[in-house]
Amino acid sequence: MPGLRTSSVRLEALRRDGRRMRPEVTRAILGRKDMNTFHRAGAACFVAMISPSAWAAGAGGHHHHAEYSAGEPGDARKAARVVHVTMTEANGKMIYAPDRIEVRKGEQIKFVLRNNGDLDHEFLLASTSDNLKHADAMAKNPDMTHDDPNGKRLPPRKAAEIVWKFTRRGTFEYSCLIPGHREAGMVGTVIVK
Ligand SMILES: [Cu+2]
Repeated sequence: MPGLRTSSVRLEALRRDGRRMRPEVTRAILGRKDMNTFHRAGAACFVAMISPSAWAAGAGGHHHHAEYSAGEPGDARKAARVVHVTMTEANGKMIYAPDRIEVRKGEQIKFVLRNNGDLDHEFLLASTSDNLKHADAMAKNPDMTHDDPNGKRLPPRKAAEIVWKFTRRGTFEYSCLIPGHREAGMVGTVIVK
């Protein structure tokens, strides 16, 4: 449905930029036609997701979690241990290298990410349960992209950095939630000691 696709892309841009945007503003920008398309498609929940109360509650806001499960965004001005992570496809699998790292609680890591594959890939740092929930949302909306403190989506041959502070002990992960990629092997483990 071309109309829906256009709406998704525009809503995506709104979600990225408009965390404080009121529903009536969203409605004005999207226009009545797009809103109708959305309602017909049964996707009215997206509108609820970008309402101010949803942001305040930190629930349902897909891209702007009030809290992150794997720690907190780091401070790029402070020292960080650099960890290079590459993403690629090989022998029918999709892989991260390395696929496991260990850090100390409180340690700050600068992840230098590079996509050496032929497809887009993501690196989303979270708990396994958060990533699985996120994967569900993405299965319904596969065009969603990520450029967040805890996650990036990279086209082939592109690089990006994430500075992250691991403030909690436990086992966390990074995963690519593009449909099919996690299943093909794109999940790495972070042990915080
Ligand atoms: Cu991937």
